[in-house]
Amino acid sequence: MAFWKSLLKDIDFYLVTDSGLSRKGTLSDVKCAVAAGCKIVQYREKDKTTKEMIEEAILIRKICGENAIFLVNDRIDVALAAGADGVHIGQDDMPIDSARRILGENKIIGLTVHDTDEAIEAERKGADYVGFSPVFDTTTKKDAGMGVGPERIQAVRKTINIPIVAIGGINKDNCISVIEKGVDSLVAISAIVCSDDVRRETEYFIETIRKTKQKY
Ligand code: TZP
Ligand code: MG
Repeated sequence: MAFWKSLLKDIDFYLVTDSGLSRKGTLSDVKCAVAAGCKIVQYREKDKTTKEMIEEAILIRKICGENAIFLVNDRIDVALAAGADGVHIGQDDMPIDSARRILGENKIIGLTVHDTDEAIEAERKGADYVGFSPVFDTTTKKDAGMGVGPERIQAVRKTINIPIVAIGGINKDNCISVIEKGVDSLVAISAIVCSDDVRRETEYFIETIRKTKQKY
């Protein structure tokens, strides 16, 4: 069995990389986050060539090893070339059934959803998890739209059984209000990669999420 099948149900904090925002660089961010116990990393890169992406993705694959699931945003070709565990795609990217045909059953496909209808459809079409977006306003993704607030997550939680990760404007001050709504994992980009100490920030998120989950 692929190592990630059991891990996917048990992730608390999910790092998405951003080389444009990062203080210390993507590889350093991934190393520090995985050392802190982050169990899933998504390589999201908008500014590099395909060759540069593949070279970097191969290094990230090595850092994650079997300690963290490694996904690539959008780029199924890069994911396959680097031996990633799967991809994360958006509503306007390659349709999930096409992605599944290319990747096969043994790779993870995560899909961004904005409401319960999209979440139900994602599960029906075989997504392994959904990324609910955007919970709060964010400046990291310019076309993310306005934050819908954590309350909407509860309706999604009631309608699907696959893991839900929440993204968009999540930080230290608001993370508890999101985890309380029944998500499996929180995603943060700027709250982590803009920090001076990625390892410490990741540890903080993981500990806070675990403690909050124990209460609910
Ligand atoms: N998808 C939806 S919101 C977002 C992405 C990639 C950006 C989240 O970044 P941040 O800095 O955690 O708000
Ligand atoms: Mg996309």
